[in-house]
Amino acid sequence: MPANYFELITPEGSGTLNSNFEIDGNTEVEDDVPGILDWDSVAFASKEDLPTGQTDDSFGQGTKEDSEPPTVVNGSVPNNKSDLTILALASEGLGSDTFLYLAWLRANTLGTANIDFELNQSGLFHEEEDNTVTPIRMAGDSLLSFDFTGGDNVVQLSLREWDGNKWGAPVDLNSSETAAGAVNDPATFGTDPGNVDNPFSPAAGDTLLDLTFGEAVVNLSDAFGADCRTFNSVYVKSRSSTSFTASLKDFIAPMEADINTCQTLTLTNMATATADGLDNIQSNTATIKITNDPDLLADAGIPSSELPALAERAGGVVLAMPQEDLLEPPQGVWRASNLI
Ligand SMILES: [Ca+2]
Ligand SMILES: [Ca+2]
Ligand SMILES: [Ca+2]
Repeated sequence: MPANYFELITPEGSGTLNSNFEIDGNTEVEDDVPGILDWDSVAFASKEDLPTGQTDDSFGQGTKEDSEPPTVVNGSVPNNKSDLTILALASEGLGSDTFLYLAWLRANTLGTANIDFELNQSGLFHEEEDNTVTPIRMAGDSLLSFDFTGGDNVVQLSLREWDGNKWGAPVDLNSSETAAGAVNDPATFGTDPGNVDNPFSPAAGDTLLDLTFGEAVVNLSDAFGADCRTFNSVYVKSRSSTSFTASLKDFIAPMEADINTCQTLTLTNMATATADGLDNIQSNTATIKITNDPDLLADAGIPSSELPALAERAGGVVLAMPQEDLLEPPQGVWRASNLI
């Protein structure tokens, strides 16, 4: 899966949230606009659930989101709850923003959807008797909740972080325009009734029934800012109701991912800059690196304590120097402005 692009592609996209992607409840690019993507034209990674029925894995014994580890059972997904079938994801860098695109498919056509995407860092998995499937959580793992109730005409997206013992308070991503979601619901999103193309799995047919597909975009750069991290796996699960403490039902076992919210943007440019401890403004033709990557910052001798104060533009520190050698940074921490 493409995880990071550091080059400038275009100044900004014209899709949802200024990404290059359409979050509109369908899978096809609406207009023949160069660079605009939907699931029919993006390179995505996907994973199918085990077949519906007695072999399908799900969560049992009252497992809720805070349960660690969750209890895995087989063949008990209730008919009236979301029976997930496919998870799909893609990632794209656009300017200084990294976008994550997510999709779920389900077998049934409920009027509501309460679905959580979990992003895990560890790359390690439980080895309990009843669970060798889900990742061992670590602090900073993240949970994106996708809640759709037809009456509200909106997909509510919120982000929580694992604090080591439980999920923290939800952060609303809609109002800050950090994320957006849609469902193939004709009444809410104006999709073709019963006729959204299916690019995900030939086994699921050519088209997707109403309310069986949801998609979301998250601006990871805005969501995590300077507090960047790398997620090595993603999985998706369904809650039995809107309540966050509702029992979990079906899930699709994790798929490997390489989602790195740390960014380094390299600009070869004329810049003027000021530095800590210097009175005069410096001008130079410089290579500008904007980064929030802790490894790169450590190499450059930037203490992590500098990061929050300097992370205004791109969730990162601006390093300006005449050469590309980050191991020998000039005096002070440089802040660039007036890029031309
Ligand atoms: Ca779409
Ligand atoms: Ca579309
Ligand atoms: Ca399952």
